[in-house]
Amino acid sequence: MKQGRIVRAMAGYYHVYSAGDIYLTKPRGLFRLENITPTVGDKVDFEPDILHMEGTIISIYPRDNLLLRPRVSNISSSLMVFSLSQPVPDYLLLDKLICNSISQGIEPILVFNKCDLDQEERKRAKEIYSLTPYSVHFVSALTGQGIDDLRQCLGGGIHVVSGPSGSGKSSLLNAFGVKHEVEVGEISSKLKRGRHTTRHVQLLPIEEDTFIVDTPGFSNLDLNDNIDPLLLRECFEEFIPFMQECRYDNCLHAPEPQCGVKTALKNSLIHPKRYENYLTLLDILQSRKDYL
Ligand SMILES: Nc1nc2c(ncn2[C@@H]2O[C@H](COP(=O)(O)OP(=O)(O)OP(=O)(O)O)[C@@H](O)[C@H]2O)c(=O)[nH]1
Ligand SMILES: [Zn+2]
Repeated sequence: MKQGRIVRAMAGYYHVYSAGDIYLTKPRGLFRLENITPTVGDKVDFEPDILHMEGTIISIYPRDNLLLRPRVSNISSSLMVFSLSQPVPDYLLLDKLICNSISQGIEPILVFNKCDLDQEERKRAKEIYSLTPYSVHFVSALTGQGIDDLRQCLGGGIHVVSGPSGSGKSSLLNAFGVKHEVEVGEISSKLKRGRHTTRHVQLLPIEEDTFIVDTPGFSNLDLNDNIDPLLLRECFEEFIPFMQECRYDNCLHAPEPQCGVKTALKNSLIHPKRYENYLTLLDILQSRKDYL
């Protein structure tokens, strides 16, 4: 029996990555009876047929979470990749992506790329997010600066990459040493057939048990539908401790008097840019509601 990770589902097979190899596996029949569908991201025990690099999935470990679009389980974090320059960071977009991530229960990790290009913007980004609970990395996919630290910080698990066009997502994956096609050797003709089918969501290994989700168009550039104004408040996590000081339980920290968040803002305990973006997003949500 071996342990592995389902990294792709293709042409009726689950591709399981284990110690640098890919096995083409099928689930044991019982799963269908039990209505269990193996999913990319699942950690599994499987019985290998080493001669043919095939196998049978025997059991699936309990999932930490399950994203539905695309269908991937056990996501540890979402890497928000923004460049400090060319293009300059759109902090409103970043805050939107952070909200989407938190509303799905996924930890955001902020990655500012191209730190070889701009020191001023680096200072600004650091300031804006220093009062938030998120881990912030400054890297250069070009020079390799900060890449090893980031890899270490990931420390296992499955990580989604999102961010605007041109921020350096592909360059970052290359800097991690990701191979876009995991080497499969010449072992299975079935696998080769599979490779000609359309690209599905897949996990790319960067360490033995650290994977990046590779799927085009993953980042939703709008706020998720499940976010309403009350949830938005929770998505700006550094505001939460100050909400206890708000006079009204349902305070949205906008026109309300005696608001703990606005007091914290005045006392420089919340960054003005974060508060400004919060108000903009609140506005968007409230006008969405007017439409309904
Ligand atoms: N100076 C500098 N340039 C970089 C760095 N990382 C990426 N670039 C350049 O930025 C441009 C965009 O990089 P990509 O990796 O293609 O960006 P992407 O986010 O994958 O872009 P999309 O595929 O459009 O989403 C390329 O010309 C890269 O060479 C960096 O750390 N420093
Ligand atoms: Zn308030």
